[in-house]
Amino acid sequence: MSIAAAGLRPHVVGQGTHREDTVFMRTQVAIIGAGPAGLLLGQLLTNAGIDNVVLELRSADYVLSRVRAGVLEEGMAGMLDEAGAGRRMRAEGLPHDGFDLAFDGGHHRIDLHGLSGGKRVMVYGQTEVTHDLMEKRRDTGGLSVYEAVNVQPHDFDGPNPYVTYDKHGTSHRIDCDFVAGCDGFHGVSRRSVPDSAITAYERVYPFGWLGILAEIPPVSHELIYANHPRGFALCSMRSMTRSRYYVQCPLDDRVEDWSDDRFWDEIRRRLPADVAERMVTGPSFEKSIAPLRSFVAEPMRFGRLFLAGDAAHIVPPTGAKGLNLAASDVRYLFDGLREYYADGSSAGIDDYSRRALARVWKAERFSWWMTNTLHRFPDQGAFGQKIQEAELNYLVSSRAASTSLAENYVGLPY
Ligand code: RFL
Ligand code: PHB
Repeated sequence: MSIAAAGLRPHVVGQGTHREDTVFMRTQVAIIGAGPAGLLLGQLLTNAGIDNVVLELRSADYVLSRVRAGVLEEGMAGMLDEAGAGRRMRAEGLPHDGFDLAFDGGHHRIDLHGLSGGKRVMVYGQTEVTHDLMEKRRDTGGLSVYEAVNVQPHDFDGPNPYVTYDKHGTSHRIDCDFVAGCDGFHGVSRRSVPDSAITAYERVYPFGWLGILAEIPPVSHELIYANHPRGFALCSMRSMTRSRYYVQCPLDDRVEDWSDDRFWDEIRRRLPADVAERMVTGPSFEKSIAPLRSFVAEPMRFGRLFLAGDAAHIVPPTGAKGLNLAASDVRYLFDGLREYYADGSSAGIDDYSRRALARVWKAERFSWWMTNTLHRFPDQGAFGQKIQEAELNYLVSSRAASTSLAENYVGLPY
């Protein structure tokens, strides 16, 4: 049912009231999850004068301790500016004009800037993005409830949705116009939708990424993505003194199996000799293993519940698209909500799922393709390795193929 058909006007925001053992309050948009999707949406809504509350299962410190993405498309960077949280990113982030593809003992630069008509990406950690958005939210008086347990959206298929949660032993209920499910892949929002209303598409890859952070200068001023018979490797960074490196590893490996020495030996073996020789090593201060998965849930809207970011879709990190897709979802959702509150039109929110999914699937394809081209698969054999190297040779020698790679990597238009 469309919002117009439901004939609903935005709720007036009131003070919390107590009834029996439940604290009641009202807002316009209840946002579940304080990751980048939830915080970015919340800030854009706040800036537009649309009341919202963010409910997060974890503590703020826990959210800030998760090391994840590092590459922002221009669209995402622009949205941070629009949210009023882009100042530090512009001062401290590292604009990148290209990256290297390494294979068969050599490496080849992809000129992102030249091939994409002047675009570039920004290397700036997700932790910093989250920190800047949290700070902005605090400065602008936005309400975030951390350590909110048993968060549950209700009645989103009708005109009067609400969200319940518990905090410090007290039950809370937030009545709202809309619920934004920004609670990641394992969140409650998608799971609250009946199975019959949702279709999931999924591919699980037979390997993971072991990632480390170390206080050492990056081996190159640009990222290096490496295909090697021993497995994929990636040299990334957070600053010119902090490196973020990854190696493909078996899914059943444990972080304890990987001493720093073992990690440095392995990544050096997977890189061209000249790169390996100049790599500076040192003690890691973060080490974790992430599984790789492609996943899309369709649709992304269920009445007055909208899914955004990892709650609706996952990409393997090879194309650096996860965080950027969360941002494009927020772009479409925010524009739809603003239109609804400013003009009373539900056209934008009615079209949200279609618009978001059209972009999501293109990024899913790109991330799947980059993953297939760069990783070692258990059954690929010597023939599969040769085919990958032929594909990579074609990529770096054909302007058309390099242009397609660059266009996708810097981010397709919103
Ligand atoms: P998040 O960041 O998972 O945030 C969801 C939030 O919801 C909370 N939550 C709940 N809150 C209340 N009630 C519940 N029941 C809840 N359940 C969960 C969670 O605690 C959390 O705070 O999702 P969001 O906001 O959609 O953001 C998505 C991005 O975090 C993700 O796509 C990226 O990190 C993916 N990713 C990368 N993306 C890029 O664009 N570029 C990259 O370079 C890149 N590198 C990566 C990555 C992800 C990685 N890992 C660890 C999977 C590298 C890695 C290794
Ligand atoms: C990172 O810096 O964490 C990073 C960079 C590029 C990727 C994935 C992760 O494709």
